[in-house]
Amino acid sequence: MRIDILTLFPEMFSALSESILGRAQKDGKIDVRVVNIRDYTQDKHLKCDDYPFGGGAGMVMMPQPIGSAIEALDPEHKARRIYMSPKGETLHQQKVFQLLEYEHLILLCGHYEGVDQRVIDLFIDEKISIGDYVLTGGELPAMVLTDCVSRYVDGVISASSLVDESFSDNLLEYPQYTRPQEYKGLTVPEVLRSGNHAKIDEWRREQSLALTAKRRPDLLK
Ligand code: 4GN
Repeated sequence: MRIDILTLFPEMFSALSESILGRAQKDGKIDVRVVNIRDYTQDKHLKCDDYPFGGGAGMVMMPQPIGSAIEALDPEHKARRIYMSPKGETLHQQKVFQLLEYEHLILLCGHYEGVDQRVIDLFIDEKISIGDYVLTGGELPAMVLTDCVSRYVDGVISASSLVDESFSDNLLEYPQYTRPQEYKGLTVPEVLRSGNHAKIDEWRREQSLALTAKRRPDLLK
């Protein structure tokens, strides 16, 4: 899968080169391209934002640099073009699986007061929000979406790691433990050290159900 991220702050995206996503990129499983919108401006001073028509606080990102960038990256509109916005549909696991059907995603990150509405009207297929709060830019949401989608791309994470995780089966994941057997007076539940895999599965299932009922009864429907 290819993910192009359009931003005025490309240096924020170093996080995507670490750990599992860094490995996945080196292995060619995902192709994440961070694109500086400023590289596409036709303004001689490289300007990419301007004052809002009608007045008000802050700056609005100009349509030309963003439009030129999207046209250059996706001339035939084969990609799914997404604007990270608090006005969008809230991201959830089901949405992640829908996005995995696309071979190419373009994630547009707004900053300041956002982008000129005509960019959204002309170039954007959908808006996605990562939750009901406002951030200084769409960069962190784009990283969240990239991480979330990438871990389901074949070979990025072992399939077995994806089986019991939270939200699969509409349940929260059971608690995990590692060594030592006792830490600050708290011990690992005996059943996990019993070697009885049927019992362990049963215990984990009960833990998942109890945790979900307590913390997220809405998931149980
Ligand atoms: C997305 C963008 C939050 C989200 C953002 C979110 C940048 N904040 N909940 N900030 O996914 C106004 C215009 C805020 C750009 C936008």
